[in-house]
Amino acid sequence: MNVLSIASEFQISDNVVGYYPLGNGHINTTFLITTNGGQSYVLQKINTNVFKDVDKLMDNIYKVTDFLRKKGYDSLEIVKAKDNKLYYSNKEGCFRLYIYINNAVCYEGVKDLDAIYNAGKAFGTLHRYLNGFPAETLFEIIPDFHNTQKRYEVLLAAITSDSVDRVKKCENEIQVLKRFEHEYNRINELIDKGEVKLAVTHNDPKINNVLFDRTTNDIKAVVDLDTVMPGSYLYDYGDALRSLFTGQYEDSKDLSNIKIDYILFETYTKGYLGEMKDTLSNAEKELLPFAIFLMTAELGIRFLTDYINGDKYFKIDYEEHNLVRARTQIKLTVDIYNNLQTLSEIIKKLF
Ligand code: GN1
Ligand code: MG
Repeated sequence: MNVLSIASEFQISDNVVGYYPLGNGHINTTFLITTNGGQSYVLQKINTNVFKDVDKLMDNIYKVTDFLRKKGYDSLEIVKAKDNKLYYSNKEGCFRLYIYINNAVCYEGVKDLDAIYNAGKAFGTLHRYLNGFPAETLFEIIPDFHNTQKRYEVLLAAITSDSVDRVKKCENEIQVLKRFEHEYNRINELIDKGEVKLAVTHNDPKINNVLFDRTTNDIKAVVDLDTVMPGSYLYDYGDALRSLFTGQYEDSKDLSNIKIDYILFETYTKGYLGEMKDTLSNAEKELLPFAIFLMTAELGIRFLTDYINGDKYFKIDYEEHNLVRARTQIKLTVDIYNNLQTLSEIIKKLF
């Protein structure tokens, strides 16, 4: 893949001079592009196996970033291709370019508590700003993205077909996930009843999707807007804490570090509720701890499904990578489920 010549297909006046791999997402492939004019850019090869309709994907991101910018919220800035499209494609794939945000850094795990508080605040602020966004103008890029019940049904189907003969290697993990099957539909049911709001949300609020100012620790931007679409505040809140609890250990074979961190929980939640406590319904407030459980179980289900299906979705570095990832999520799922009461008590004190 000729990264430099692909980057030159976008509307930038300077000459492209170098590139480096950036980040470690499981889906897209990302490069930092440097130019002779000093401005840098982020080039991404879009994973079209996951994002099948790139026009719709980029249209969503354009609408959302434009909406946020007009409200005074700094967001990603797309650089169009020379033909004015929101992405460039050739026989090697589909590519997009963003302006690189200077002096920004992202963390795989926890930097310090200030950063965690700020991350909670960042996602709370994003939720508030997106509140008025006309949801009906967005495409549902990945339908049922956080429908845990459907994800579970996909897992059961994968187990039944056992296409690459791996079910025998993960019987224990399957049993644990089956234990919670009566819980997977709970938030869906409340969305259907209108007790939990269907809102435009980020849907991938991992800590490494927050850019911090390298010197001050302030929030620079929330990135990775691929999955901004209708969802629930609860899913974003739950998924953010899930990602904080696993932190840099999401891919770790050693499970000893995988557990609830109560300090992180309280710190992030304070930052988030500072922005959102007046917007959340009572049902949503009560379900905050449950949402962390649900999002953790869901990702365990997704990693395990992909392992059983022969690694068709998430990028892997070695054969059992998705099984290892599933194990971290499953261990955390159990810990959260056993401590829902304690988490609720901590939250009550914060209101
Ligand atoms: C994927 O590529 P990345 O790391 O931003 C996934 C998320 C998962 C996450 C787990 C579109 O996100 O849903 O939570 O991996 N994104 C998609 O690390 O499936
Ligand atoms: Mg992502």
